[in-house]
Amino acid sequence: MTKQRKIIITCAVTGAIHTPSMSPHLPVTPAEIIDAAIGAAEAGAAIIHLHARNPVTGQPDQSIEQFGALLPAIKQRTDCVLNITTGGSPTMSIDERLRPVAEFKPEVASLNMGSMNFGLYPMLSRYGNFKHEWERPYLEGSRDRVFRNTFADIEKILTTCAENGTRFEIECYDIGHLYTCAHFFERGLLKAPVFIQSVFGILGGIGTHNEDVMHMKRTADRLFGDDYRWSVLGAGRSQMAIAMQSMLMGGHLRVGLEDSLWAGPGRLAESNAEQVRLARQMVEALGFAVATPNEARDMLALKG
Ligand code: KMH
Ligand code: ZN
Repeated sequence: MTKQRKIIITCAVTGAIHTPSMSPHLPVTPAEIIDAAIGAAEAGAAIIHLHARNPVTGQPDQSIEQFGALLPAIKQRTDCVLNITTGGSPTMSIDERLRPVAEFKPEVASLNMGSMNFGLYPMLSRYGNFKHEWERPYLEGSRDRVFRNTFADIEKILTTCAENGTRFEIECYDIGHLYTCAHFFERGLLKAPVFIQSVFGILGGIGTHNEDVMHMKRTADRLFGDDYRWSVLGAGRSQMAIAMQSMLMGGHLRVGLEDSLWAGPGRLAESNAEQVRLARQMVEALGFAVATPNEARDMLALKG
């Protein structure tokens, strides 16, 4: 009998891309983020990718205090793999972004593979009225802001995490990022299996065409062979189509309100769990099964 393929679902529950006025369902307070993480884990997510926010304004917040308000409760109520962002938000310094990962030493940390433009400003045409003062300038400011991830920044995160046994969700927004990842792999700073999260549809990165997805996968196959595990995330409306394509090509997937606020055309997702359930239906319709957290730990060689 052939072994049933297991798909790792990562759920990125709040992120730093969307702002509170865009959806009433975007988790902001610690209680909301904790509930979102638990709901996603119960629905089938094996990995929870975490950002924190200021509980009053919803502004991305990379403080120890805010992450400290999330982690114990999530750990107590699920055994999912916790993945803490080092991306933070593009307005933060690298030291600020690294702080919670250095402090809490999670099983996984995100690691962005290059400096880039990160265009949030097109969302201004869709959303007019903002509840909080910071939202409009945050989106507007992305016209002239670089999401900084220099080689030295990447190396700093790699060496800090190596001491703590933290492994990585390697965020690749374009083909060049795969080559940067290969560079650190060849230097021995990244170890197999490398967990590559290919990001499609961010303005400033690769698009969402089928050819884009195939080019990413073929390039990663050529550079890493069996030494990597592939996952994808599609921004906005491309989310589920990109996830489906990944599964058909042997990959895993990421959903969550960080990446898309939607659960269908013009229909806001009411929770992260709703997106995980949609993804799970796709997994099972293809004859695959969702990976448990421990199966994900095995597949990605995490410290557990
Ligand atoms: N926001 C996503 C496109 C990070 O947190 O390090 C990628 C991300 C970055 O999740
Ligand atoms: Zn993130």
